[in-house]
Amino acid sequence: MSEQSKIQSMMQEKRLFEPPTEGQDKAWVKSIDEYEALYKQSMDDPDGFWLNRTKDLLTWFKDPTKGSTSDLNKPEVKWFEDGTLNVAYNCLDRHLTDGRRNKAAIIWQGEPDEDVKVYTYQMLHDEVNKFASVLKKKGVKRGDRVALYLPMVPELSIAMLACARIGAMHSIVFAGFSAMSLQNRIQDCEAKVLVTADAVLRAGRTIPLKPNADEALKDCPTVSSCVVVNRAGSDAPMQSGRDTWWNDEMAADDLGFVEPEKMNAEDNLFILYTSGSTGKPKGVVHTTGGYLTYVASTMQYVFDMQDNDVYWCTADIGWVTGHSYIVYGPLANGGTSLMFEGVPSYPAPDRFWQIVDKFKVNIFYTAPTVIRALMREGVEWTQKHDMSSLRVLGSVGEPINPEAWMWYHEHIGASKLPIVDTWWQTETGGIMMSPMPYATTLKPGSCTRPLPGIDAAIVDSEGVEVPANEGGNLVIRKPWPGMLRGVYRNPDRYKSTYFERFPGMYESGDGARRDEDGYFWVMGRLDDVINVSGHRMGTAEIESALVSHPAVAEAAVVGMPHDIKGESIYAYVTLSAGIEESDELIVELRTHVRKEIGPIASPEAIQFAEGLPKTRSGKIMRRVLRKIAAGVFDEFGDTSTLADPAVIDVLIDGYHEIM
Ligand code: 6R9
Repeated sequence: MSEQSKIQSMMQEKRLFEPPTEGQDKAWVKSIDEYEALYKQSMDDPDGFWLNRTKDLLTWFKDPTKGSTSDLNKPEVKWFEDGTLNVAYNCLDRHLTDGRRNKAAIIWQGEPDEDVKVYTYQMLHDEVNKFASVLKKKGVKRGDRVALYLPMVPELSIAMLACARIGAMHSIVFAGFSAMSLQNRIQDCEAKVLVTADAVLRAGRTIPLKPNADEALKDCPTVSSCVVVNRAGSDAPMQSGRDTWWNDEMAADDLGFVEPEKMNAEDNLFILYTSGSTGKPKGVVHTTGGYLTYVASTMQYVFDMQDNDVYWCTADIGWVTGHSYIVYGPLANGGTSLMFEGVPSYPAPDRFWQIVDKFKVNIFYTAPTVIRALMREGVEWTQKHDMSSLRVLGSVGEPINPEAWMWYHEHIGASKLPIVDTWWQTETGGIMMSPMPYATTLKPGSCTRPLPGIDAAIVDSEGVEVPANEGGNLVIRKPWPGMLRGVYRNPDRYKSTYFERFPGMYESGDGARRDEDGYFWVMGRLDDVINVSGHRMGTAEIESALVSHPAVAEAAVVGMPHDIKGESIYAYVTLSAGIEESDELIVELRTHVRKEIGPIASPEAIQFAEGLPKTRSGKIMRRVLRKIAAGVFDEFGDTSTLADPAVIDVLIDGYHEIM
């Protein structure tokens, strides 16, 4: 579908779905009037609103008296700055005395169906304390960084919370990233310790992970210890003096209770690298007080989490969704969070529904790309299982097209469950716009309205708000507690990426429109970021991986529409002089990108191009490349500044050859 027809199909979407009446009386937010009252209060008196909210949701060692002391022009963002707290204490310790001690905190379902572990709050608390002791023995101190490169195993959550307990920052690197990506991230944050695993179990295969860690550590002088989880029972090579097994460390008899560090609200909690439109991925920094307040708050508003619920977010903890809505949000609320190691399609395309049935999941949060892929497999798979425990469905990562929305609603939601389409970003820490499941009337494809505290707007290139139904830049005009506090050790990039173009506002990089009812429709990135299956990839990153191959002289990467992934990667490659085009070279270039960044960055299409459409000043005209990759050959716009307009026809011929 072309961009234009996608927008048109969304513009024509007029169906409305009312919130369920059953269960409304027990919900955290019971009606649209209640939402509106909360919203108004949060805009009239943000400090009062958030101070109340944080005192209701969290336990502070020292209560904050200040709300926000921020200035988005500078930019400087601070929340609750005179308060002290500990994130792990809030996620664990306090639940030992509030009646939840023996409640399941994490239900872990491994890829093999018989691999299940349940951690009560007491058990998780004990494991986290033990690993906190291990980290301390390894010399990790408050403020230090610990890199976590792990599959979806319980040790990942344990390690995160152990870091939070001792005031160290974790930097999680998705296990699908390559050794080079891991190395770059460790080098940037100068981690002292790396926690990894021997291997990853994925779709029935055992994929070694430790060799990637070893490769990465060849040039990471700051890392003195590497702790290895034995997931697959494989013989990972261990470097003596540096590498130890997780189980051996945890069996030591000098481990025990570790006093949670009293952190200032503005002390750092974690770094998470995410792709931008230029250069290497940036280390988005989140702090303790504001972030935890924000994820705990949105957990209630958006998912209506209640004490007896089993909640399942299918994301990987390597992405922000897993940080905020598998670990910190659910546990801060004393909830039960299901963590799944496997994939949706293995051993069969009903794996998710089988798990819903097995654990009687009540709240289910996944991505549109998953819905589209499972939709293809047919409804039979959904009918094999009892999914009547479900009560709220969620979506995240990219715009959900109305067809996928309807399928989700009908076949997973029995034509009655609310779908919360949640718009947010790594940088925002938590959900920014979303329906409230028992209050908001839904429109398929719209993330509806901003949550309390969020002043979202659509502005033109001058920063002026546009009229209803006109597209523009999605910005946030007031600080909120969960927003990023910086790009790790790069204040200039922090400022220029988010706060420079529209003074006094946070620039999201997304395009959106707001309809006549105040509902937002997010269209996707306006910058050079591609969203592949809900994962952000910078075009610049992939281009630099391609040109690092000796056969490549120049590369330009764009997103092309993809039925299941939303977007996929299309690369135009100009070869170095004397290099022959060949199918083998295409395979080699794909392998090269996988090695440099990871499998998710591997281009779906590679087109050899003798020349790229450049302006006379030498800039690549990407919009032309995007159109060609989308198979649209007549909407190029103004091409009069091109140095050689004939290039376009050659590229169109090339497109027909490969597609
Ligand atoms: C949470 C997460 C952020 C980008 C964001 C936008 C896209 C996420 C969306 C959505 C439309 C939604 N996005 N949720 N677009 N509707 N409900 O995904 O973070 O990985 O940083 O990606 O994803 O384009 O800017 P992150």
